[in-house]
Amino acid sequence: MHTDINKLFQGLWENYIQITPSANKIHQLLAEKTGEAEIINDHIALRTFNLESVNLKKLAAHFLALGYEQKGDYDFASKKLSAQHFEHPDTTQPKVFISELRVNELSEAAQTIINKMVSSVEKGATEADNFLYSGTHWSVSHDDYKTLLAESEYAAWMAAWGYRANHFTVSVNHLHKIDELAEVNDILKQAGFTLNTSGGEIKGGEDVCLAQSSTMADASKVKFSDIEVSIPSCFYEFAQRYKMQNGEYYQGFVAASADKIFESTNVQ
Ligand code: OOG
Ligand code: NI
Repeated sequence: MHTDINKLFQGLWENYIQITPSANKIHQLLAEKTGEAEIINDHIALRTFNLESVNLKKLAAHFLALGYEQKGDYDFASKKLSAQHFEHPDTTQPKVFISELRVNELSEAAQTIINKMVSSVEKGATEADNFLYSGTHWSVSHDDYKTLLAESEYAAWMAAWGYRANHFTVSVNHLHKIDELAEVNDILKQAGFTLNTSGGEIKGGEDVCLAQSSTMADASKVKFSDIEVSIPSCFYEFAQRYKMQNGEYYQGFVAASADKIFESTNVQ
């Protein structure tokens, strides 16, 4: 596991932009517009399966070791997902949203494919420095990918992409010269990027103390065991937080909005 928080996020970012070139372009575009060298991340998100050897806890251990603390719990019944978020005492460090697919709720066929994938993750692999951006530890056929896709878009995404940041999220609150999420969205649309419109372009808002938007995932090539195919990879998210009644900024997530953000990796 990394002992240097910046090295972990640097490793995650470099791996992420390899298959998400639009995130790098948007990052540069926002840096130009705001005159900022550094863009502060609100959070990153990671995905996994609830199988013991690779579950949410195994991923979270990397962040707990760096001083993160577990905060909210979330349930996405129809997507068969559970999630938790983690915060660092230094509030300029990104929050971390980790979800896991409840494999036991899928069909026998899907469970067989996923169990076989996960059985090829070597013992101890989850503790390696680079595990969180190590990609797949298995090889699946395009047919198996399609079997998973028919049942769970999330399962298919994991089969294709494995362990890596699913997205980074720009903190709109920390952008100079840009005050509102809607302005960010306008800049992105003008530059030709496609936003996720599931549940509206802006999910949530001041009433729930968190407004979010995201691009639709880029398309990138995956080598399945038999063929190479271009499929949705990762996306970029934008978050604006509002103060609660007690005057402090809300730091949690909003399940109804997150439910729609997950759909940013759907095929367009
Ligand atoms: C996570 C979706 C939820 C948010 O900010 O609400 C999320 C995912 O797509 O893995 O990131
Ligand atoms: Ni997110």
